[in-house]
Amino acid sequence: MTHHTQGFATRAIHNAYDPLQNDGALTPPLHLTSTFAFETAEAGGEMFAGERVGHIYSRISNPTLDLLERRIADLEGAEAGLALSSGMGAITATLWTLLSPGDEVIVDKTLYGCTFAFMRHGLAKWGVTITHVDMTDAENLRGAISSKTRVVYFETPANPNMRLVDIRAVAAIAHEAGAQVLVDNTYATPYLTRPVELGADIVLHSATKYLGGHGDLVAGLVVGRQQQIDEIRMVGMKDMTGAIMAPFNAMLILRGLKTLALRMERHCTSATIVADWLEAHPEIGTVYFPGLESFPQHNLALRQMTKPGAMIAFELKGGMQAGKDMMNRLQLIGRAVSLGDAESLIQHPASMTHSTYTAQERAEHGISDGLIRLSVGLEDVSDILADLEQSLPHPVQHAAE
Ligand code: 7XF
Repeated sequence: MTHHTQGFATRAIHNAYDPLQNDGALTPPLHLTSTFAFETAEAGGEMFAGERVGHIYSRISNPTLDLLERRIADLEGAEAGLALSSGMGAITATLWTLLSPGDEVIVDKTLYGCTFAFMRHGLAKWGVTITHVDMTDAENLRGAISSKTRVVYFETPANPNMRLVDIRAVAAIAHEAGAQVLVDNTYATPYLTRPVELGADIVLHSATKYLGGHGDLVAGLVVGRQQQIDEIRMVGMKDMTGAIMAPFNAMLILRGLKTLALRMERHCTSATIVADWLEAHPEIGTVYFPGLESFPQHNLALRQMTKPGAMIAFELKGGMQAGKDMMNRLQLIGRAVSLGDAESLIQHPASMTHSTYTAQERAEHGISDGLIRLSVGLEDVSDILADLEQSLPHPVQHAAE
């Protein structure tokens, strides 16, 4: 066969697994084992010394996790991957590994609430300085970066207000100063954006979301260069956090990945329809969605994302109470945090996912109290629209009729 690079969907289904090497089993085996037998005492010792390849104990590695790690690394265009117990496990294990007291981390203004709390309160407690910079303009980073900056960290699109960061531009400035670039790619997934190809050093995921895709697990993934992933595995994961992924969850994520391309297509198509509908509705104020022409970074979205994603943030003209009233009237769309599930989900960041920020911090970081976040699911889009319609007060002219 001539050399041919397989597409994303094919690799998400087949990469790194050969049924014929596994008793013909079409589905990869689930290795429910905490430990692994050594052929000899010497062989075990050699594995501990790093002189022999093999599995030792499932807090270090496991064959089911190994397959998932290879698959996500391949889809992200990275050398190696690491599977962890949660997105927060991935973030903490990675940063504990890379940082020492006295180091500085520069982060974007907007981060998921618990990531913000870990940086602001967790890392700061251990002598790491956290500086927030508005990275929607990459040039702001140039003024803030110094020789103490070890890591530049951001989400794009950012949770919850959808701000985008130009990965290529930020990576160029960070690398010039000798800092590493870490990107949380949870919202976009590698189907929409591949940060490593744009210059990022490490990519992190809450696999709880689109990668798993079915709302039935909590998990995290990290990809990057082999040597760095090995270090995160042996230091941040094995010794500092113990945040290993359960093999059963790895199997569920491998199943989820098989339909990632299909699901993302549908998520993005429906979200585009929903965002247009919301923007046209008289009760809705601003809609934040990278696919809208009115989105301030729409051009960057076109450049950096293959599709606009399926997360939408918006404000009601009636403010926070109007938003909560709307949420309470919804019948199909679930009032729940998390995202990327088959079910459409809606939540209020200020009182839920971003309640780890103080009110003043939310104001400083661009998370308005009236913001509502919608994860557009895989239901028929007509049903999603019908639920939104019945949840919003009717336009004034209707009431007068
Ligand atoms: O530890 P987790 O698997 O829940 O992942 C943490 C995490 C990391 N990065 C981003 C961009 C995330 O959105 C998350 C989790 N976010 C959920 C949400 O925003 O709804 C958590 C529910 S409180």
